[in-house]
Amino acid sequence: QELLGIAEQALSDGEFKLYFQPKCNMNNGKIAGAEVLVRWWHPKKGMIMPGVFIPLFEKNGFIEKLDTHIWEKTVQWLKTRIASGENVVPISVNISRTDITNMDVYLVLTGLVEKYAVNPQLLELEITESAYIDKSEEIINLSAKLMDYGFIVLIDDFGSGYSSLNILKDIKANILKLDMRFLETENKKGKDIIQAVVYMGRWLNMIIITEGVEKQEQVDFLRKIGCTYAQGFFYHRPMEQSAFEELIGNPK
Ligand code: G
Ligand code: G
Ligand code: MN
Ligand code: NA
Repeated sequence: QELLGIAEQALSDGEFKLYFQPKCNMNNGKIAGAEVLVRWWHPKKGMIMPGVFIPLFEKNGFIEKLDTHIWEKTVQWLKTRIASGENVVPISVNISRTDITNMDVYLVLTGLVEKYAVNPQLLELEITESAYIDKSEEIINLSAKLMDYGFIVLIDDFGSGYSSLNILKDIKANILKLDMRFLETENKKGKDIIQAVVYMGRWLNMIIITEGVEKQEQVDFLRKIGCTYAQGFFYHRPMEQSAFEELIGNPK
């Protein structure tokens, strides 16, 4: 409860910053998009990672406020770039399960793209696989409605939970993001499973991106099995807005 007061203050003091981690096309090395990841710049403690505060905010209800803020900053960023004629790429934001249960995510997101007149195709919505686990009507309908409106819907952390195949059966999404733990396997069987999942996703007309790509061997393997996109330290770490702007402003 004390944290709630601190968090409100931190938000109005601008301590929550957007970091951007590029998503790369492994075939040509180009930047195909980026994921926005929040960082808390605390005046005394320095940078606090989301793994520390997001679970707390999901419990105390602050996440709805923080995410709404992050989403608005992201849409504003797109708007500003477009208005000044600068290069833009689709940007993804994260949606917590509790956002979906506690507020009207559809209303908030459509409200934002309408307010700033930004094409919803430029906004990708990352919904973690575990959010789908109870497969409630609510979340199935929300994904479909968001896609119908024109947003890009991405299933995040795919392969990390226990309900992956059911998810693909019930939920409409444009992009499947493979969990980095998926990549850790060294054995033949593990690799065969990754290949089969990539194939299945493509069969279902989804774009496949793998997260947590750190090594050249992983890039080679993923390209070989038909996964085109990657997000990971091999290419780029999450970076400040200004660094990201420099990166996409000077395409190689
Ligand atoms: O940035 P990092 O690698 O530490 O992210 C850790 C986790 O925190 C990720 O699983 C990510 O989904 C989550 N996360 C990062 N930024 C946000 C955000 O703005 N909103 C929500 N809801 N989750 C986020
Ligand atoms: O929302 P999501 O769980 O997809 O958030 C992505 C998380 O993965 C962030 O915490 C980000 O910092 C982390 N990440 C991204 N690329 C890599 C990587 O190559 N290696 C590792 N260890 N973590 C990564
Ligand atoms: Mn994510
Ligand atoms: Na993930």
